[in-house]
Amino acid sequence: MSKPLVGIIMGSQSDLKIMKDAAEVLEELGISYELTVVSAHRTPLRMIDYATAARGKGLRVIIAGAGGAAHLPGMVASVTSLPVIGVPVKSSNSIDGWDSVLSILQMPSGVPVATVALDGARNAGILAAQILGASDKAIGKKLDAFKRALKTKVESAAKKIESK
Ligand code: RP5
Repeated sequence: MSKPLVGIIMGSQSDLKIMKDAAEVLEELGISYELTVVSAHRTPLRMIDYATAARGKGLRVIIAGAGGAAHLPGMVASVTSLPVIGVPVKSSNSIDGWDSVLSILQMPSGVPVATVALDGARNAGILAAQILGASDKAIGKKLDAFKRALKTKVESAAKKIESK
């Protein structure tokens, strides 16, 4: 694939079981991405380096997933002007994932993070594609086809149910 347009980062290797969904949908859509682990708490300098270098190396959107005290998406958003999509991950010792959701969602004014649902990495991938597709015709076309496929799936399910 060509130079990555989307950077997918996660606070721990343990987040990969969720975050791989973002990578999968980007692959389905033929959008280049890179994937790595960057921890806000365990590797803060790596996080700052990643976020400050992101635009310069060609990334256009960052998807950041983390669980618990999930500071990664917000801190990345604090040092880059690229759009950041946050994925709250329901980590095993969390309070039903609310810690992850609220840590990512409740950003101060001026530093937005587009927060998707708990463990919603697939939607994060789709949203990243849509951000790119707003100015890229080829990606936009793929997304239109993607949306048509969603519609067709629901319509054929509806027909099956109605015919019973
Ligand atoms: C967060 O703590 C990570 O994003 C992960 O969701 C959670 C647990 O990490 P590990 O202890 O499994 O490395 O920083």
